[in-house]
Amino acid sequence: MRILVLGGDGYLGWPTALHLSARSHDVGIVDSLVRRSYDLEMGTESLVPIRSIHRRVRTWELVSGNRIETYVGDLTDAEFVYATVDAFRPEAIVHFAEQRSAPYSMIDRSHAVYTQTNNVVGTLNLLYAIADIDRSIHLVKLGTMGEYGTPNIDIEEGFIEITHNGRTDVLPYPKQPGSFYHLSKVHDSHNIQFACRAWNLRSTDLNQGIVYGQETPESARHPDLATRFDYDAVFGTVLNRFAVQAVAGHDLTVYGTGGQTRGMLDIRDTLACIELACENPAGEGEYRVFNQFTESFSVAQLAEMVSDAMPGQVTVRQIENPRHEQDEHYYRAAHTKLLGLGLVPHLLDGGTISSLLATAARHRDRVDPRAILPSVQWASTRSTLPTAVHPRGRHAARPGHVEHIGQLPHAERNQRAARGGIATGPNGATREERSGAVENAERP
Ligand code: NAD
Ligand code: USQ
Repeated sequence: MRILVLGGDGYLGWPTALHLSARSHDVGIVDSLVRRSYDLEMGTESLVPIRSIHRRVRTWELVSGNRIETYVGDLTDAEFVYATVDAFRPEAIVHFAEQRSAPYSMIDRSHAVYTQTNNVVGTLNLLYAIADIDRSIHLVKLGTMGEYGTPNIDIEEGFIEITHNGRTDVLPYPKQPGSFYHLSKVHDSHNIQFACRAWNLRSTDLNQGIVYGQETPESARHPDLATRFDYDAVFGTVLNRFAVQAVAGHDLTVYGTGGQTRGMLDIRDTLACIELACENPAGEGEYRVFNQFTESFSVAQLAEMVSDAMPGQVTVRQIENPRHEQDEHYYRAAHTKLLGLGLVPHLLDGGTISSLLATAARHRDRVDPRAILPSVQWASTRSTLPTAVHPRGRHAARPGHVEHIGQLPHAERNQRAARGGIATGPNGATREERSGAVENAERP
């Protein structure tokens, strides 16, 4: 199957592309590389070093013999989206390419506007491109369990039967998202559902829980193939953060009482779910929702599991919750559809946590202690990050733009490529690279 993975340079998109390529699918990846710019903007880095997109792709070709076509550009650039879909002609598009951090979206007005513009406009451009170029393309879109919030009733998979004043209908499940990021996913879901209705498109909206883990069978084949591992308070997700905190000798940062309960899944199960969704496409005009997680845990339970798996003393500390969320609530969410398609989950156990701790320990010297404590406050409209350097003043940062940091030829090139909508050539070389104008120092 020809599968185009949008966000193919990210934490989940890159290992997904490898997984699908290893299973003989023809894979292309699309990315604006903006995630790398957020690191530069925030003064943070992936705990595990990651290679450039071009080096990753070249190394994969060396170790597997499989090519991954690479397109560097921005989904908010409609011309780029149309050109890429038309050039690759996918049967399925897996869409990971959004700003995905709730804290990043809550930094201030500009980060909230950036997040919603990037995510909603990018997805809308994609829907139009599919409708205009080939309506048989199956869109597999990453949504989030956080679209539902934490209602005091069972959560269903996308839809709920409601009887009101004697009449009954099956309606989209009510949404109570907890950040401007999570809200962007709700807006996407509405737009996708409408496009399926209006244009007969086919789509699967995967409401994914929190992912943990970093290594996959394919990424383990060469250090150049590693995916990112975020542990900072803005992009790090809870279990990955706790593992890094434990090996760094930091207290585990439980926000509030730790009663917040969330659906979670192993990164290897993300890849399996995507493959299952692609291989079992939605029907013509069908908009379907799968809840993509395998188990639920409270934050306090996760902290306890990490503390138990870590040799030596670990302190679990409840700190003031920077977010606006319930920390004691009912939580029971359905997640049977992917199991019904054959998903065999990797459940969270001491062994998985120990291997996460081992990965974190290998890179312990890269931990920046300033990045650990949360600084984005939901109650504030202007938070600042202790790691960020903004020479033009405390609030001068423009999300996704790094030129004011002034040292970054690689990032500038990425930005220019994205702005110009450059669909790159074989293995992702930009026009400048092909003409030799840009020296890429990294070669496998
Ligand atoms: P990530 O930030 O590591 O990857 C996203 C990638 O998309 C990045 O490489 C980024 O450069 C790219 N991108 C962003 N905006 C783009 C644009 N306009 N055009 C082109 N490329 C763009 O995030 P991730 O953790 O891999 O998450 C991927 C998707 O899965 C997101 O949509 C996220 O909301 C969803 N999700 C993630 C988790 C999780 O725990 N990581 C859980 C549930 C859902
Ligand atoms: N939390 C802590 N301590 C920490 C970090 C987080 O107690 O050090 C708590 C948070 O307050 C929250 C829970 O852990 O209650 C989860 O936080 P998180 O940062 O791990 O996850 P979240 O912000 O919800 O976002 C992540 C991804 C996002 C995805 C979402 C899935 O970044 O892209 O959409 O998980 S879900 O949670 O199902 O919405």
